[in-house]
Amino acid sequence: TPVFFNELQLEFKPRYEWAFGEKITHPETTARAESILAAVGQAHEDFDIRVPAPIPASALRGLHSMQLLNLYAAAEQLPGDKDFHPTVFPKLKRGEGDPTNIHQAGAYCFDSGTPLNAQTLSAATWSAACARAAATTLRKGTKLAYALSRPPGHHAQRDLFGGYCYFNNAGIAAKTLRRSGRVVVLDIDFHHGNGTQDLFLRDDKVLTISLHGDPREYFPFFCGYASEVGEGRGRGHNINLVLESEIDGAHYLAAFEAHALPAIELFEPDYLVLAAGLDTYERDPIGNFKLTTEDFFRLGERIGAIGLPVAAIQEGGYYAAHLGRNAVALLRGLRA
Ligand code: Q9C
Ligand code: ZN
Repeated sequence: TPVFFNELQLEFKPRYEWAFGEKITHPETTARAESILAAVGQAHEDFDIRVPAPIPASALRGLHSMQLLNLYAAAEQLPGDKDFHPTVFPKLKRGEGDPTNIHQAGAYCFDSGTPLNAQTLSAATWSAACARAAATTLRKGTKLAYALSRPPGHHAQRDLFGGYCYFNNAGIAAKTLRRSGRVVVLDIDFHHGNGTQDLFLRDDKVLTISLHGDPREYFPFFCGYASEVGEGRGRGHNINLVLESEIDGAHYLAAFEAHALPAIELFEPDYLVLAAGLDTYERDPIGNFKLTTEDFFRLGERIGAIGLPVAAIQEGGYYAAHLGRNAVALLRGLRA
């Protein structure tokens, strides 16, 4: 199984964020990627770690606005020891904004947990390149590919960053695969995949399904409700499955089988993009679901049994010490 990763992704180190008024160490650490690399390395008979081809700027522009790209480029000029956290979030017409002025970054951002610094653009671009390479590999006939994408992507919208996400990696993979067929994006991260939902809201060739914690209580709060079903010709092509607090693996799998599987089969997709967040883990410091390492294997098995080529794109998962074994369990299940 190919695993796409570039060491340059480790140079981005967000320092802190705020959680309920407290300044905390940023959960999206380089230790997350290192944990996955170590676990994949120990199982080296199964995995082939590769550096992805660089992603062309046109592929990023196909999904994200020029202003967002300009803003990240402006952030590369920040001093090396500084994270910039937007503090002003204007609710005005942004056409008049200046994305080269870092002080206007809040116009392109929806939360206070997603800092910009001099390394953001490089790491986010390589993270997106991993996802694109996984998709490209599938188009060539590989049945399973994994993108060790970090920073994550599923909260990033066309011209908004947030939720630790800058470019929508799963969206990049879906858009790449869409050229050769129908695509389902299955998002198993603890948080609603608002970015991916928004990117494909009006698209009837991409079915987006997200299983997540109740947005009345959990990030991203403003969307992820069952009433969001897609718009225009995309109506019926977005499914939000809001799961109960502290759900365990058995109930999670039951919900997946009852509500996600039938919708996927009815859609008759050619490819599956898995937004593989592992923050549903029982020890995750941010999510509150109760899945075990075994449950990730079982979930992988169920998804693999659909029989579609799968591009698994890493999303969240913040209990870094066990993130690697959980990722490997999921991938082994997918391949079983
Ligand atoms: N420190 C992903 O899993 N707020 N993003 C958390 C607690 C933001 C998570 C507050 C959570 C974003 C990709
Ligand atoms: Zn998450």
